[in-house]
Amino acid sequence: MTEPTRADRFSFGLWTVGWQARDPFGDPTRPPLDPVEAVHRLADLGAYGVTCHDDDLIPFGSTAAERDRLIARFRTALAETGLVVPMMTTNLFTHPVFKDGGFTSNDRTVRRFALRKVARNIDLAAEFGAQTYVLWGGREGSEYDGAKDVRAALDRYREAVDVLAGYVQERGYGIRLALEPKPNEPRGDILLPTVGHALAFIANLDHSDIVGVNPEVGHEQMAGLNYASGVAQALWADKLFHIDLNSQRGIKFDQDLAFGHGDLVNAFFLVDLLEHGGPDGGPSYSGPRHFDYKPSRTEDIDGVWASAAANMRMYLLLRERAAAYRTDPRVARAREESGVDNLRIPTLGQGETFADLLADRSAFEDFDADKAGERGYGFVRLNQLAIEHLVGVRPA
Ligand SMILES: [Mn+2]
Repeated sequence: MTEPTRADRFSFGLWTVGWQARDPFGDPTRPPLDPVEAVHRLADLGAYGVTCHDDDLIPFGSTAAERDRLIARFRTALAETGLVVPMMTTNLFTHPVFKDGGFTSNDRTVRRFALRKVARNIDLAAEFGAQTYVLWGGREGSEYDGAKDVRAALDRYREAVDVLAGYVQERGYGIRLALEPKPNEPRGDILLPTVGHALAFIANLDHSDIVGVNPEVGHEQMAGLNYASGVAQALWADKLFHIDLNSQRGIKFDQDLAFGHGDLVNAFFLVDLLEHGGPDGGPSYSGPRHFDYKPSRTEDIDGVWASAAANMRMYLLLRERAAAYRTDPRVARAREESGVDNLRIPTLGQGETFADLLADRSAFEDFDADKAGERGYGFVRLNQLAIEHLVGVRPA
């Protein structure tokens, strides 16, 4: 049950296992990893998919002939292993041309170049059969409040996303776009810093129907936010198009730790939400379980593969623990006593109007607020049961 299979739909970015561990203070600690080897190793470990930025596969500035050669050998590796490419994305952050952003650079020629770079890779994503195209605007932002007209930047961001969504539709690719929020790093402040900001932005698009979000654990937690809660709001808005699993320990730089190695309790409730948050206690999300982590800089190549396996194992362990939590009758009773399911009942009765509520003396005039205020909700007891399941305590 903790051995990953293709049916678990685990996927990894080429940039994750392929990260050479260069950080702002130190040189790489690992040699480059051939994408073809990454595909084979990930398949051996039980992943079903691999994802990439354009530049992960085809170094920036490659000739057309070199590009074709690199794509062909990658395609061969996919055919040999059966791995799929469920998602692709564009690197609009590494090359110096993007130092002030891609879609929202203060230089219009850069913005036009960025759109072309994305469109070219969307064509490749369609060739690979990807269903989701992620847009992470890591350089879309600024360090100085006077340097960026935020309203103009949001106009240009909207223009870019709508143009690209229109392109995808016109080509009949059937791909959906997913915006990935992040509060900061590499820019001091990044536009669309949280899931909530991104959802509000999407509501203002002409093509909002095919644009959703790709929330990443660490990105929300870097802002001190509750990741599982953000994902729940994305699900509520029907906008959870893709997900980036990793972990983070508190408000600091983007750690990209293996899934579950940071806030384990929030990871437990995230898995519970994804696996049991749907109608009738079934899954609420059916897309890839995608890991966007970085093998720590201290690890050698064996540690890279051990950490990749750890991500999947953590997800499966938490899935098992969440299932035990859900089927425990003590949990069902505690949830009942806590009113967890009461919240699903609409506040007004069926057919009841607001005028009816205003006329209902039992709701106000005769309501004993002091008495209702005496009630205990038992949330701590419920949470203790969750933690006991999480740490593997079996019901007596
Ligand atoms: Mn990250």
